[in-house]
Amino acid sequence: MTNKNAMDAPFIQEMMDITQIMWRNGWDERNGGNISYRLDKDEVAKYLDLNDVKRSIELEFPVKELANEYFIVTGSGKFFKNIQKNPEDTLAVVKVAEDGMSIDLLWGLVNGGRPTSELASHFMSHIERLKIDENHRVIMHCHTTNVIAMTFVHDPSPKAFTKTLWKMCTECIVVFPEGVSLLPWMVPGSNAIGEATAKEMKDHRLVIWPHHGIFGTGESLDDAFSLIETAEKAAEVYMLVASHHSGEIKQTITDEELQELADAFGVVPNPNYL
Ligand code: 2HA
Ligand code: ZN
Repeated sequence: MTNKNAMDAPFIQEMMDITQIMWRNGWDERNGGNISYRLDKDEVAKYLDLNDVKRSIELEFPVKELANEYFIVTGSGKFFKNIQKNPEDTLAVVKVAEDGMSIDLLWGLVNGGRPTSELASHFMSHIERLKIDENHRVIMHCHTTNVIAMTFVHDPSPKAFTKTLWKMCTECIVVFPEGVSLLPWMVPGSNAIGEATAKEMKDHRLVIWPHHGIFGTGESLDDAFSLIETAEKAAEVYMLVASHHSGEIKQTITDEELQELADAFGVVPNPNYL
């Protein structure tokens, strides 16, 4: 028995807040979007009994690199709209088993179900980001309207796409100097898209899935959210400009000005892009 109260856990409250904001932004219609957030064992232990495993869930891909790591994740088929009012049905706190072949459910998904259908993309991306950043915590996926729109009308090369985003809002190059990556269109929910996403996560924190949405990463929910928010804002400006009656950009931030920005803010733009 435990007298700990899971609902006091800041990581559960944070997930309730951020998913509600994302839904209100129109980024997570129906069951669209998913989040996984790596947690400190000691933090989890303050609110949950680590020995009280509700059930074990098999994985379709091994993640030995994440053995014994704790995560809070959104549930497969659950609606972001409903997480705030029903977190125990829609979220899950899990621990990856020692052999990386299954996860133990410690809290949530009380009405059954599994973690997000995009767990392969999430876990494979966590593995890559942790190699680069030991403070890495969050993988966030959502259906940002204007980023999706832009993938229909813009050159899909990562270089061209990045440079347009950088030029739509002055601070973009400072927020994501490494630029964005884009995959080819792929079937979601598969190990193949997971592998392709994780590969791009080695040197980008934003990976766009054309005609679908975006993946962002960071050291906190705020970090990943604000990265996505910045790219989506730039895409929104682009879509406003692109639908202007003349369809023609009269002036923009030049390549030289992008370099000036980078120098002024002390960031190094991706040399493949600028
Ligand atoms: O969970 O967003 O990509 C629904 C999705 C799948
Ligand atoms: Zn999606």
